[in-house]
Amino acid sequence: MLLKGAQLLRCGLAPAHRNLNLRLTCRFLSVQYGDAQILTPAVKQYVEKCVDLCQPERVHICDGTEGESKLLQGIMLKKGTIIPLPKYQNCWLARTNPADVARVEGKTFISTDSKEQTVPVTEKATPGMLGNWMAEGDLQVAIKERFPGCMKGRTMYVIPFSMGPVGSPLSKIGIEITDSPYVVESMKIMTRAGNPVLKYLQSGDGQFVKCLHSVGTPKSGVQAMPSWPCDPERTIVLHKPAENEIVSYGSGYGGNSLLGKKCLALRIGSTIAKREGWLAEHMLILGITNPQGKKIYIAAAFPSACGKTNLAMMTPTLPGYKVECVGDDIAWMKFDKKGVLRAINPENGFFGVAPGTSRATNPIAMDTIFQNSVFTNVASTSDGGVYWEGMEKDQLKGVTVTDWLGKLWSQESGKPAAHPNSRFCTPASQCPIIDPAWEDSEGVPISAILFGGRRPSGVPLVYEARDWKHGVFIGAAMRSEATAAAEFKGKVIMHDPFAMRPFFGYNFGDYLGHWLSMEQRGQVPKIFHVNWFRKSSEGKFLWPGFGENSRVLDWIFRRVEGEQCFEDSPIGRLPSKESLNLESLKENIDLDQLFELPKDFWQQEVDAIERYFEEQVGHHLPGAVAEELRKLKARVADM
Ligand code: OXD
Ligand code: MN
Repeated sequence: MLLKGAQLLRCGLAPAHRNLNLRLTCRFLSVQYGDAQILTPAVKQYVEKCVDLCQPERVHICDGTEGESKLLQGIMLKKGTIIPLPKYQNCWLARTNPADVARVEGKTFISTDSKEQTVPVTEKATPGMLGNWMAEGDLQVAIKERFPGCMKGRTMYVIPFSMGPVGSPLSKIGIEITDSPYVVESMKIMTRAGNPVLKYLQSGDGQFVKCLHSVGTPKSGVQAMPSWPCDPERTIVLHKPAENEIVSYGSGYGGNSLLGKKCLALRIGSTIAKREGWLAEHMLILGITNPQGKKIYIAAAFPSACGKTNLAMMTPTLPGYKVECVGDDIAWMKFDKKGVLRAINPENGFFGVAPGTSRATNPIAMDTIFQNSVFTNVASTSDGGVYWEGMEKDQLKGVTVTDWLGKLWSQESGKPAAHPNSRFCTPASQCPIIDPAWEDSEGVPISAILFGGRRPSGVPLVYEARDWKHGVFIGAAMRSEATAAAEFKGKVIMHDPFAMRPFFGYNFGDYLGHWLSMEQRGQVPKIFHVNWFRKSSEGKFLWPGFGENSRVLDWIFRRVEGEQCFEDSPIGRLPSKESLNLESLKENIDLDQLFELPKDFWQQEVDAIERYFEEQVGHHLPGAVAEELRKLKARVADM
């Protein structure tokens, strides 16, 4: 263990406390691990401020090494936070407190001077669904009520991390302060973390996003599950875009605690992107090569748990096609000097939903995730492996299963063995089809953008936007069945514009304006809407999905190439007759049902979108988007 720079941290004085606005006592603290010498003065000042506020026992500056991982794994094993999975190489299972299993959208806030900077303020007195605003004063109170002394007796870890390849002009640096070794190990998978980032900070502009996280301590002082400390009753996730600052308390789970992901790469990221003229989106990125050897890149926005990872790692059934994965969740896209929209995946790993992943649905993921991975809330098997709903049942032969709650499980129990939002956290570099350009600091050129969701009725397999404005409208009008990734229950169809509803960092009306402005900045890609989830009147899926989605990508590819394989419809451009390649498809596809546009459905859809815009966006809705709605309404009336 390194023991450099002991007692290097000194108390930060008034300016360091400006943002948190708290009077705190001065403390000296020893750095027990890592090299405090390479912290820049600004990082040191931030760490000092957090030390004063949270009063940890010791400080550990993460270097990102394997030795450090071994040390932290040892600590977590001792505490029971993780158990080893000896069936695989260097894999671990964490079981969380059952009250800490998903993102907490209702407890996630953005703080700006005025409410309108964060969310549309409309005349309708409906609860806003496009984010939560908090006034600065309330944010200070929320911090004061939770953070002082919250790390007493614990180690404070300082994680320097880069979203995007270290040093890429498209990347951003963050410093996450946390009291959770699980968060450290997960951040080391999901981001580029450790000394190379600190070294880069010294040589670059020194800018970083401040990310403070504590699992917290309940008011009673008693942890219901000491192996997974948290404070579910007081969990809160706060963002201050003006200060590039994130503060998260009470949850150790996923997007609530791995602050590089949703908090930095999307919420703060979208505000930086707006300021700097680019896009931070909830999108996978894939490269697809056609039988002629031509390759394009596609970005696709689907709400959480709607198959982004499956599409990003698809094995095409259509002969001659190859798909390669750049990223499965987030895309940062910026026009280059030539006006080409280029994207990077700011992440370094996959934090994928485990249930439903199998050799049949995503063999590439199955070849990726069984080394150097942390599983959370999946079930375990007595031979040292994992299990979840949807995985091949032969995993269960001759073994007993322990469910995500740590109880012996049987198929007859009728209860899921794995939590529906259980996850694998795995290095992207292990993906056998990772794209050769996935770490290219310039990013990959994007030729098409897909929007989609789970739509059991009315919405066809694929359609194309007439132009950029129409495409922006399609993104704004996106709806999808709720999933387990957040706290919502039941199969309601929720509006989820751009799949960003939980992740907007600023007013959605301004976001739409920003998207519209892209047309003036460079060559905009074509936009499409896809729906793999349409069901027949008997409730059966009309489309086989998974690898067969390559047939849809083939049509999109040909449209990007300019082939006239479409016909107009009231909602956009549909594949013209026989242009969707169904060659050698084993199942019979009812194309009529798959592409049918029922007038009554679309009338209801238009009404729902109109109501949503009126109630949720109000006067913030850009005229161009309102105009697209008006045109759709007129076309649907004429159907
Ligand atoms: C995720 C999510 O974890 O969208 O990616 O919830
Ligand atoms: Mn996501």
